[in-house]
Amino acid sequence: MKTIYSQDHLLHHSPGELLFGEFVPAFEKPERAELVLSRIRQIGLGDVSPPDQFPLGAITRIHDDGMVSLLQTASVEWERMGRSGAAYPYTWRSGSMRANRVPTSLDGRLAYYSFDCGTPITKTSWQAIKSSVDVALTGAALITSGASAAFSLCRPPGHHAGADYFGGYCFLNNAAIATQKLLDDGAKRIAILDIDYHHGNGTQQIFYQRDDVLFVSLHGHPDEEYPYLLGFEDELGAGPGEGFNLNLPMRWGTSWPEWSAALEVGLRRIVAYNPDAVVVSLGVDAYKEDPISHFQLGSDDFTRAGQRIASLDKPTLFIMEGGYAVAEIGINAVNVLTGFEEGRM
Ligand code: SS9
Ligand code: ZN
Repeated sequence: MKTIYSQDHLLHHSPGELLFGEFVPAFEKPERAELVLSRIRQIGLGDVSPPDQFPLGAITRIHDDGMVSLLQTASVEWERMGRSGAAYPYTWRSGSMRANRVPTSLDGRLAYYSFDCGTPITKTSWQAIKSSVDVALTGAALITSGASAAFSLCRPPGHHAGADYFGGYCFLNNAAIATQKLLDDGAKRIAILDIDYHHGNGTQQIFYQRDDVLFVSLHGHPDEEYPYLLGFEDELGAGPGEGFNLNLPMRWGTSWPEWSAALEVGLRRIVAYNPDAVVVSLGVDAYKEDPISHFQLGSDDFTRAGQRIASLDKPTLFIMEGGYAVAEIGINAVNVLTGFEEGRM
């Protein structure tokens, strides 16, 4: 299968995040994508090509204009205010605060459009964020032109970003933007299968009221796991989207037997939906050695997961999301892809 990759991701390098009371080095770091790429080359998965560039309109199909321009200008405004380092929010909009008035100040807009303190905007982040979207869109275009599978090696990741908020190391929702592009280019129904350890709250929010996108997510139970405030099993979709959202949360310590049983439930739902294509939000942080996660999958389990995803027998776009055990991130991500190819044979 073909991989889309841009080295522009190197331009986003977070100075660090506030975690459990301490400012710590960022888990979401450039070598993640580098190691996945070198594994792809090592095993000869297939060609690696650079992305095409797409107009901003593909992004604003999904995201709020004000947030997109904040991502573009925050670092310049930050510096103009005499500050150094990267632009971090330091307050957040909570549910009972005003959501109908966007502040004009930089700190106000950061508070309005973000939801955590792990997702800073550096001077060169925008170029990386935009290239990650282009990587996803180029993968979508391959699927539209008949490829049976493609891998968009996106970085930064995207599934935590909602229509008008960013966070969780994610700025723009690569999977959602690619999904919208598939629909705009003629697909009638897309299923998104999110196997990242964390709930894809942004993707869920974006498509919650729609029936042309089925969202299925396997993740750490939000009662005990980030992002805490979304991802419960009673979130089924709303309005025309009712019945087109499926959350499969699992407790800390979950390993392959239980995780794969949830995967089968998700796959059956996707089969029943009969989508034109499948978008996989491919995070490998369910791995047992992941430093911020609490599932117990082994490297071979990712191969098995890929094999099972292949059984859907649909054109499939894989989009890189999380995974922070850098020593094994290449093996684990590429195992899903090779498992998928084995399952197709
Ligand atoms: C550790 C802090 C989690 C955000 C995690 C975002 C994952 C993106 N419990 N910080 S895939
Ligand atoms: Zn994750």
